[in-house]
Amino acid sequence: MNKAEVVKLILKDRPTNTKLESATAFAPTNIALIKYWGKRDCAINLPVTDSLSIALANKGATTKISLIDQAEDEYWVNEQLMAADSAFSTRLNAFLNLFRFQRYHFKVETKINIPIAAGLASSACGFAAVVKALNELFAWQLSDAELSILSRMGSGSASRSIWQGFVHWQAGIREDGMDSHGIALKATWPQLCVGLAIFNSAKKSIGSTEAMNRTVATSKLYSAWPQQVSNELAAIKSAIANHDFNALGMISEHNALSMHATMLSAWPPILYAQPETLSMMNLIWQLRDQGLPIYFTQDAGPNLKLLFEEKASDEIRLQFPNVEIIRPFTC
Ligand code: 2P0
Repeated sequence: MNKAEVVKLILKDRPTNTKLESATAFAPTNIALIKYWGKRDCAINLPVTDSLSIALANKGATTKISLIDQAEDEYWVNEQLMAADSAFSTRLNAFLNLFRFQRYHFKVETKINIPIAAGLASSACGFAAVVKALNELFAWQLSDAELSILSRMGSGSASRSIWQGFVHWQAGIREDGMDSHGIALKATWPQLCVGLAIFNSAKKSIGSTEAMNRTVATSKLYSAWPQQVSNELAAIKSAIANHDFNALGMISEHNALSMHATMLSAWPPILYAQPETLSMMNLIWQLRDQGLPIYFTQDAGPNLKLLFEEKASDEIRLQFPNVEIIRPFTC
């Protein structure tokens, strides 16, 4: 199976032309609490394990797609025209080629309100917003699960960026991946906060796709990962259902550190942490020892995302003045 075949399966009997000139859609970025790390099929981004994320409310990508009468596509990010030979344009162009039914050319204008490529899932919300905008533009009326599968063709984690709140991406078992998509959890948790501690917005030295493929291929620790994810996924779902914050924080932090341990044991080794990452981890552990309920998670980048509840937010602001606080369920 390749991406074009998946798109064909999903879009059979759907319109391939439109009377609209443009359409706009928003997709939130998401932070995984149980990580997606490793693919069982690289061609169509099928994961080895399930994962579970939380969407960051109004943090994400707002994307307008227009059909244009030009020889080439045009891509704009935060009002800057992207060079045609940039890595960004090459990747988006390859994705849009999957949907270029009538020799259309697209103008894509995206506004992203998080740092791009700093481990904050900008590709996740970016591809999900493109798919949602195309769904509007061509009036496909796809289900959320179908939108999730198409988004997965851009980036695995984009399959979780279709919804707000907690999302469980089930790995599925089918070869064509039609059962590998996100499912929104009904749970809400108004007191839950995510703090974005962005001290480094530089582009990462190794992309997450390459990092996860290298980990699967070379890390001896990776063989323990699928069972750990399965155990932690069940435990975090029960923590969410019971609003058990300490359990949610502990499982998330442990899952993230275990993922990074598999990377450290890959060869050549992969280390996303920077000195600031370690200082902040030490401060978090120290504050927790003193009784402050705060945990963190870390993705494929040096920045940490803090997890805490509303009642700790004054103390968090004091200790981490540069942290931006997101309330996933209340804004
Ligand atoms: C996650 N990450 O679950 C994990 C944790 C990074 C660390 O999903 O190759 O950009 O496009 O499927 O989705 C980043 O991986 O990778 C990611 P591809 P993606 O959020």
